[in-house]
Formats: sequence, C-alpha cells, structure tokens
Amino acid sequence: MKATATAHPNIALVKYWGKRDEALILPHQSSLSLTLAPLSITTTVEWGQEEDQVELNGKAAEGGERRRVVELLSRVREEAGRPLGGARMVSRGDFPASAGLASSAAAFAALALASRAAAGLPRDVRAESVLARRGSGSACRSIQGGVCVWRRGERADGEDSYAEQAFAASHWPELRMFVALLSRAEKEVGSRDGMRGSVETSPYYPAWAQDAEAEIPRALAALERRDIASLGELAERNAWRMHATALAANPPLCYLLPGTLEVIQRVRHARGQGLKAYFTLDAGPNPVVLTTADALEDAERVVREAGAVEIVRCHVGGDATVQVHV
Ligand code: 2P0
Repeated sequence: MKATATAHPNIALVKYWGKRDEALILPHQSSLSLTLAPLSITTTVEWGQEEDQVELNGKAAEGGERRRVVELLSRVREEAGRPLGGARMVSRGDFPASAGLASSAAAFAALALASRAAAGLPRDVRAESVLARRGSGSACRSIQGGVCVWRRGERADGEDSYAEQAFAASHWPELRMFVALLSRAEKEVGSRDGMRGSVETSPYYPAWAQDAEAEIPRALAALERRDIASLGELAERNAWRMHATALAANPPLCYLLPGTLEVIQRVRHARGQGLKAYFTLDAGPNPVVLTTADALEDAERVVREAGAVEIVRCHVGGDATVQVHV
C-alpha cells in the first residue's frame, strides 16, 4: 500500500500551448520534449489513511495545490475498484523553484506513478501518462525518459492523448541543455491562464496549433539524424511562435524580460561565429539553451556574459522510476 516514485521535469522543443478541453486537459496540438536530468521530484504515497494528507517540500499543501493532488488520488481510488482509504503523500524536489523550470511536470508524473503502484495497479505507461496529464498537461511527458511525444489525440474522453517515448536518452548522449536563469520572480500570468487567454483571444492561435502539429515529424527527423542545427532552429522558431501567439492575445501576454533578448541575441551572434547553441523559451523569461557536450563551456560563457545570474546544467534523463515498499 506504499510506493515511492521519482520523475524528471521536461523541456518542450515543440510546445504545448492551449487546451481544447480544460477539464480533461486535452491539447489543441501535439508536443515534443526532452527529459531533464539530473533534476527530479520524489514522491511517496501510502494508502490506508483516514484522510488524504498532502505534504510538498516539508509543508502541508493548501488550496488549489492540495485540490489538484486530491483529485488525482480520487481517480486512482476509482480505478482500483477496491477501498483504498485516504493517502498520505509526501513529495520533495531536488530542484528549487529558482531553477526557473516548472515543477508540475515532474510532480504529477511522480504522483501518478507512486499512487497507482501503491494501490497495486500494474505498471502501464499509457495509463500513467493519461493520469499524469489530468494533473498537469506537460506531466504526461515525464513518465518516460529521452524524447517524448504527447499526441493530441482525437477522442473526446482523452484516452488517446498521452505521451510516448520516441527516442531513449542513449540515442544522443552528447545532447546538453542548460537553463540561463535571469529572474527568480513568480510570473504574473501562469501557464494555465496564459494558454486560455491565447486560445480565446489570440488571432494567431489557429495558425499556432496547425504549425506546431506539423513541426513534430520534422523534429523527430532531426533527432533521428542527431542534427543539432535543424533541431535547434526548429526549437527556436517554435518558441518564437508560441510567444508571438501569447503576445497577440488580449490582454497581451509578454513573458520576456530585456535580459531574455540579450541572451538570445548573444547566442545568435556566437552561432554566427560557429558555436552550436540554440535556445528555447517556456512561458517565462529564462532561456533554455540547447547544445552539445563539446560546445557546452563556450555556450555557458556566452550566456554568463549576457547576464545570466545562474546556470542550471542538464542532460537528457531516463524513465521515471517506482518502487513498491513491502
Ligand atoms: C510545455 N508549457 O509544452 C509548455 C510550454 C509552458 C510553455 O506545459 O495547465 O503546467 O497544468 O496543463 O503543463 C506548462 O503548462 O499546464 C507547459 P497545465 P502545464 O511544456
């Protein structure tokens, strides 16, 4: 009745930006991501309690945070088909919010894995990915490692909208990513509201969704060839297109800071001189640089000179893991 799971966050190269069903968390378009090791979140779930207890990084969760966890636990209670009681859930991340990466992907992936395993449900990557998705969309891409593709799916019940591994981490061991941290401030508009604003008011939204879907096979082809230039260029234009969509919303959503453009310009300039480094941007100001091991030091120097206050190094990580306690 007790299990512990560990999952990594992920960074999308073809971004998820917009829901066609907010309750089920179904996207308008497919997305593709790299698993970010060594960052991880470890979560233990133990069923058989009087009531649900949710502890995140040493503190009892409250409000919306607690509600999202309890909703996921209740889905496992339904699926188990036998009384499980309440769950004691304890979760801890080894990367602070100041790493500039959303923790919800790793958090809900670890929770989905641990809660199902502790309930005695057999491992099932697809069911785990669907369950994680219901907690936070991008979490469905953190069940497996390497490169994962979250397919949009066609069904109204969302059962065909889950992520699958396209390449294992071992496919391209030289690939590197790092976060160029510019700001630790909470963003004013979270992803959930930002997406909704973009879907409902941005005139560019249909073009965004159509273009992102079409980029998936091109991203897979570049990954297959281990072609950093094609993959990097694709990641950059996809990030710009997501931000263009958000900027065109009403009210407009600008997640960028002046320092973001400074990093981007310096990376582009260094590339003109032969450095193999590219960037992507989530719904925040901190660029994530995509490069290869041989170019890592030079890329980091460029980004530090551009004003990054901290660099968080990552490599492509493996599958989320789970252990049942006996
Ligand atoms: C992504 N983002 O593909 C995109 C790129 C942010 C920018 O997925 O509402 O926390 O919980 O499904 O997954 C962040 O949004 O949103 C995200 P919900 P989520 O990684």
